[in-house]
Amino acid sequence: MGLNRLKESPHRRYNPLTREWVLVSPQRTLRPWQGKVEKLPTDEQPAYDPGCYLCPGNSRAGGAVNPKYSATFVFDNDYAALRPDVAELEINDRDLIIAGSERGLCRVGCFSPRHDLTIARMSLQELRLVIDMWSAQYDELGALPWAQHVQVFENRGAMMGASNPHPHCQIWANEHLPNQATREQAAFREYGEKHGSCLLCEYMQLERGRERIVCENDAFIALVPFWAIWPFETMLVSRRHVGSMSELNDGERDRLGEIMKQVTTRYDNLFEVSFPYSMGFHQRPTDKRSHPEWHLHAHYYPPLLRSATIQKFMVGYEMLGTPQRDITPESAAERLRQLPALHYRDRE
Ligand code: H2U
Ligand code: ZN
Repeated sequence: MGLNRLKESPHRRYNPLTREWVLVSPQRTLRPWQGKVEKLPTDEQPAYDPGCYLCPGNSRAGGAVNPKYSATFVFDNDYAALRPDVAELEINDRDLIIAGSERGLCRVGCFSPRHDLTIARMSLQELRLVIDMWSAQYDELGALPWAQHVQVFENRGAMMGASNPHPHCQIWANEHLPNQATREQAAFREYGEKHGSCLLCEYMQLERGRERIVCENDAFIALVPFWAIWPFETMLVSRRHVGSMSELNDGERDRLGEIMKQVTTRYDNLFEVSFPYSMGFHQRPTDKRSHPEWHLHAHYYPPLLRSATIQKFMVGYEMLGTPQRDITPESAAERLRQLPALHYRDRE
């Protein structure tokens, strides 16, 4: 089937990073959409909220008191999902009942003292501090002798389960590679063995100048991947083949902040709401091997489909079979690309 036919015919697309398929049904978007697109009232937050457990100087739910921090602030999660000190355990009953201990460390990172400033509305200087914080956390947690992997992620918005509007991320270090990292690790390694090159370096080459690019600068590109599942899913890829944020130089760190701001601004402008998403960085495992095959990237998975209130659910066929989408990655990219780079709330 020629690439043009992908615009009209139902088809499936392959994700080389996870080695899974997604079904695309572009013909379904040809039907006219007459649903009302609701506009939600602007979600105004104060710069400081005395009831917020992440604001500077406030008490957290566990009783600790936050310092009066003026830039970023990282602390051990008071309700951590994992602990570094668990006793070793291994169970295998006929290869069916299998379990094992899992050491881990969970932290929370506040992006800034400002309760109301999301990534889209932070300055490039403030974003740079966030990137330096992520990079330092990756180095520090990744150096723990048992930590094979560090996951930096952000749940943005109540729809994605974020427990607090104060802009923050979570950082988890784990004893074992998580599922997604295990898949990507195998994909990078095997693609490299077969083709003698990096999967994402090659993919970026293929995408150069094409319709799935949302925005780019000289260190990163943001695109809706060919195999995207979520309607407005995007991926950030570093132009240089580096495995982690700590390998980024000064200029690249600044460019990372800039492209994150551009992507999230377009997201917010799409339905003129603070766009919910889960995002996170996939970086080289920290199992103390070099992993030259790994290529730094970030995934943004936003749930919204047609308006601020209509979200995509992964249910039915998607739970039991294969994820499916209607709006093509190409048309999602086009919509995002055409949105203004200036945040709607910063317009007059
Ligand atoms: P999410 O918004 O992504 O859920 O992250 C917030 C985390 O903050 C959450 O994991 C922790 C929760 O356990 N937390 C604290 O560590 N201390 C608190 O006082 C409240 C919330
Ligand atoms: Zn706050």
